Amino acid sequence: MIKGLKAREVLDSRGNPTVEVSLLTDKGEFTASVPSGASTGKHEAKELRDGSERYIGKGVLRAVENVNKKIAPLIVGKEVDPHEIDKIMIDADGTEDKSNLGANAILGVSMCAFRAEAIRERVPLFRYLSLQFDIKESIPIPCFNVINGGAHGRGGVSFQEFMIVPQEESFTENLRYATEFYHRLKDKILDVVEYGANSVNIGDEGGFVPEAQSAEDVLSLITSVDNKCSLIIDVAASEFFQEDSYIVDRKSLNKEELIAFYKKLIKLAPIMGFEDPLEEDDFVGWSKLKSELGDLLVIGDDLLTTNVKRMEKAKENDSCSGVILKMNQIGSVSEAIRAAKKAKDFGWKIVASHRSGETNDDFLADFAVGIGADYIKSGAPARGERVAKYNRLLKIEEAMYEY
Ligand code: 2PG
Ligand code: MG
Repeated sequence: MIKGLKAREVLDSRGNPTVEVSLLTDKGEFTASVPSGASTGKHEAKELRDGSERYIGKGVLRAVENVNKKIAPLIVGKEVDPHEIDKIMIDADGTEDKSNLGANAILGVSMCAFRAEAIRERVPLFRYLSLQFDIKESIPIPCFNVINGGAHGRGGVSFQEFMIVPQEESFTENLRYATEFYHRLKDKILDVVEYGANSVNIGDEGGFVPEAQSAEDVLSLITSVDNKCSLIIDVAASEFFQEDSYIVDRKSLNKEELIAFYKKLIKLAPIMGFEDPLEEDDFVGWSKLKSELGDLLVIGDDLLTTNVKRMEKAKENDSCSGVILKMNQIGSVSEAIRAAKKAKDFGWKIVASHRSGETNDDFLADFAVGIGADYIKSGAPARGERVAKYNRLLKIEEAMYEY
């Protein structure tokens, strides 16, 4: 039984306010906090921001108040049924994009409810999710963002994330590989004298932001550490799409030229996939790109925004072969899991994903295992808010044999 619900403003990893929620039940207190994107897709559910002087417009007091004054009266006194609680909040919001109560308000409560119910059922959260939604749990392969560009790095490189995807025997070994790679990469960057020492400064997701000026330069740094490790690049193409052109590393390319550029890059390094290779509304262009890139994974993030309707449109157009799932893109845990089930029906690869503005909440790790995600991305193997998820996965891997 729910005895109380309280939200507050806390800070995320970028120093911006975000929503933290605590739910009190007869089994104890359950807390969750909500992440926030920088390269946000325009079809995402809306996070409420105050837009006032306080915290330079980024305050979330309206969302906090919505939890405390509007959601709490609807659910306090009720049994903890997370599906029902999500439904109550979605109905009370009454909009397609959750702009009334705010996706940041709704998601915080939703995460707490799933946590609380898992404890009442005496199972770990990942298992509760997999049982509830009838999905086979599995430990995902981690994708580590080792070089930050675009909106996360603000250096000279347009592409947003250069991720290594180790192929070791276990999650634990993948994490070990990644940290060793990360430290070796740091040395390699420092070896390039003209880049200077600032080149090992880091971006929003913990990857380095070298003085490199092009995707080719970044690939050469990465392959100098290991030229066999698979890579996924999150291009985040909507961020540099202007009218009909893509401004990539200070060059203006049309769609065909950008696809040709991808074909050139796959000859330089073992790239296994691209995320958001074209802008977020070009379903038909994506389909052309997918057929031209053959077996490469083509992963939709801003294109799909964890939204089943947009996923259906992408399937009709054969626009992609993989999906990024972010709970705050849709605004509730149960809807994000429905998107996961849809992706499985479509035969797509699933990448469970953090946001560039994160907290130390590790719900994402359980979410990824519970939905049987193929991959997880949570940034570099460094910085507290990034490793919180990886460290939880270490524990889940160890525990999976025992539960
Ligand atoms: C992305 C995400 C996470 P952001 O584009 O995939 O890496 O970035 O949270 O800034 O939208
Ligand atoms: Mg992305």
